[in-house]
Amino acid sequence: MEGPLLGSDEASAFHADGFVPVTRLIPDDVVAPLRERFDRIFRGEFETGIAPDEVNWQEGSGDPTLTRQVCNGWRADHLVASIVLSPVLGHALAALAGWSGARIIQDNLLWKPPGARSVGFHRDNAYLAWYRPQEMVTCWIALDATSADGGTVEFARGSHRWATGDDPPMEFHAPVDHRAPMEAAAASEGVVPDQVPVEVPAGGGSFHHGWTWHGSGPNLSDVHRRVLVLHCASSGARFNREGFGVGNGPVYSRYAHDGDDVMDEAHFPILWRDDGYRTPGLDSLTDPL
Ligand SMILES: O=C(O)CCC(=O)C(=O)O
Repeated sequence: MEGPLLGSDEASAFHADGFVPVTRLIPDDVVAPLRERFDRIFRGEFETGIAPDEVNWQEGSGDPTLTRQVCNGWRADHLVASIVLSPVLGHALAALAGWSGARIIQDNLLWKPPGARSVGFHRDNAYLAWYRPQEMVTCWIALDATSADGGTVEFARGSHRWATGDDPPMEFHAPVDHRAPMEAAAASEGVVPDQVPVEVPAGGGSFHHGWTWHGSGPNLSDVHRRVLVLHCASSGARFNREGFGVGNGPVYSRYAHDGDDVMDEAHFPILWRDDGYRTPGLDSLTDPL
């Protein structure tokens, strides 16, 4: 189950811990251009003329103490799309998940400037009842060197094996106690959580399992913390109408067809499949990896 980018030790660490940090995911020469795309997107300048699916922060109107967030920036910007829709990352995610292929569900552009507040702990799979199989694996790419003080992402080691059930509604932006839901889950599990911060250079990052508890503290450093995140599902995923009203179903069920459960590849492209298939048109993007 080794894919590109990861050796067998790293794949084993992912399966044991529910995450694995990686020092190099994207080449150095795309880091600065990607940061510049973040500037543009958070100013509302969309290269393709298409708005991202979720724009939760914009220059001028966004709360300066919150982590800036845009979801599906790949629709708005070709350079962001070239990373988010990369076959290399899709293959790596499919291999970790044990899927025959990977499709993009959502990207996240997150920007936590110095002084910005926390991101609440959550588990990605808990909010995905709107498709089946209800699974996601994630690649988190740092565009700045990250540190515990700088509010990097933290994972609770081994928490992908904890009981799954009804998680509380996600409080992503600056909850009062960002670790509280994870600590409650650890207490139910009868374990003391082991929180591991991902400290990597710019261009590095991590992979995590969809049931791993994760979140991040405030940025107490003087360094910006920008990350580009890819959330993938199995290439065989189908919509599940019973879940359209929960989690982020209300946002993404807008792409469902009346009368079938197909996840349209125009909106959820297949990045890599083990039979060589890739959604037509994606290869017109330059692949920087
Ligand atoms: O970077 C963070 O603070 C949170 C990231 C996250 O929730 C994710 O990658 O799934």
